[in-house]
Amino acid sequence: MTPPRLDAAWLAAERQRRRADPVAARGGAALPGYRPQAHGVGIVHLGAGAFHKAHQAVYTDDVLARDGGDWRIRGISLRGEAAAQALNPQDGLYTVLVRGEREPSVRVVGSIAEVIAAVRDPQAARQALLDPAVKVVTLTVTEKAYGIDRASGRLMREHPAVARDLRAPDEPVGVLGMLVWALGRRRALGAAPFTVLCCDNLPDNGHLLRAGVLDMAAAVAPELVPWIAEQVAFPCSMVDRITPASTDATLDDVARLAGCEDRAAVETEPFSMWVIEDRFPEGRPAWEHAGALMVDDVAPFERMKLRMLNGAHSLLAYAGHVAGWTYVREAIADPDLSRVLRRLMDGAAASLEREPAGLALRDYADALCRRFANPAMAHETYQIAMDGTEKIPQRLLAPADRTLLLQGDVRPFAFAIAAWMRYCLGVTDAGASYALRDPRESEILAVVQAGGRDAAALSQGLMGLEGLFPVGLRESAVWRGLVAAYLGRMLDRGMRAACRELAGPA
Ligand code: CS2
Repeated sequence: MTPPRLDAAWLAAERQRRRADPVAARGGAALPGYRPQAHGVGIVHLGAGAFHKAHQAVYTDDVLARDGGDWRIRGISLRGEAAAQALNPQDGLYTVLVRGEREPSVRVVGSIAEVIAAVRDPQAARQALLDPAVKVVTLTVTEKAYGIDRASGRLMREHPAVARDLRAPDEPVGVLGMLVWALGRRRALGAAPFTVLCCDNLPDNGHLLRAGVLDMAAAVAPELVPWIAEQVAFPCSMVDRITPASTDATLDDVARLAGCEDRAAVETEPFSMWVIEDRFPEGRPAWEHAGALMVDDVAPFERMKLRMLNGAHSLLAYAGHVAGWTYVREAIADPDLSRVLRRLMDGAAASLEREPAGLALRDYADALCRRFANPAMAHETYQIAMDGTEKIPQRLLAPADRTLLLQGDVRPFAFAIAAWMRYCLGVTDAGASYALRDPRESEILAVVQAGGRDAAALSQGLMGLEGLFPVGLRESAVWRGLVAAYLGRMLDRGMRAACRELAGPA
């Protein structure tokens, strides 16, 4: 028998059932400690996908239960309709399944009021940003969605959404266009602006987004530039919770554990961390009551996380996918790759300009290895491998560049980059081909076609992709030689053998 669908009626009936018979009702999902409909919306979130549902929405759910307030979230999904179609018939309710060493646990989250699919209803998506009750706009749209040049902070005018919004700024569809349009309309309406909180894995994410928004404003509404510069806050943040894509197993386990059918369920790990620069002139939920760290300077936390966690993740993803390991937990179980990984993490730790206060980097690295090895998590290497050109600069190239400057050991970084290059060939060691899924895929494929299986030509061609590699690395003969040599080994002997060689004797 199919269990009933999760929605507000199910929630009310479940509360009733538990009140009537507390003993029989033991177990099941934890329920929101508040009445969701009793709270208004105060946040709009752009990019209402699984990560948002497993992270920021959970913190806000905790705050609503503890402090109350009108801080529910109206989600906007920019790409598809699936999120809206799954969540709206459930009155915004969904379940978070936490998989760790112990039995999985489930909780129903009530902080999302609804999700608007911008592709279906662009007008409603824009209107949501004009609601004067909205004080904060949060974003998890992925690195590639912004269209901001990392080095200069300027608009990438050829980026599809940016190009569209430059042509039709009154009907924006992209991130920067929508923010500028909404801020401009709010100003014209005499409403206060909102604070813009970027939650994507980008370095100095708030500063970067501010620069992009100001440049978009300069192009389409120059009179707004001084007002945005003075009135709108763009705090930085570091977000962390490993969230694999939901599968049928997620939905089946939720149905079994919670007793309801939830088509919007997400699964995640027990660990969660959120570090936020505390600059919210329009007000904010007390996220610190849910465990977030409110700080003056996010940079040390964010660099640590991008280089130690995400950099390690990318190595596991590229080496793992090519070697034939479907999941992160399998890749890290290989003793050779795991030793290379540890060296990369140590190198990443040594590359940090500043250490985050109150955190021992060695403990952080140990904890990461345990998190990656979580046997209950089916996190695909191929999922993480996506969008490499958007990810490797901050995860691997920045720490490599800095390590070279400090005359440290760049070998683990060169190995990780060679693994990315090997992945760019689009075929595993076992001969299975796959799509690269990278916004610069066509440029990469042109290099791969010209280079064949010649490690020197391939590495030189990929290192020459415009704006990708820092000059310091491109000009270093040591770095270039190491990358070409590792790539050659990977091509000649396979990824597992290349890992074994670099790892050395156990
Ligand atoms: C991963 C991240 O897919 C990826 O690129 O490295 O999504 C990672 O799981 C999160 O940043 C963890 O907080």
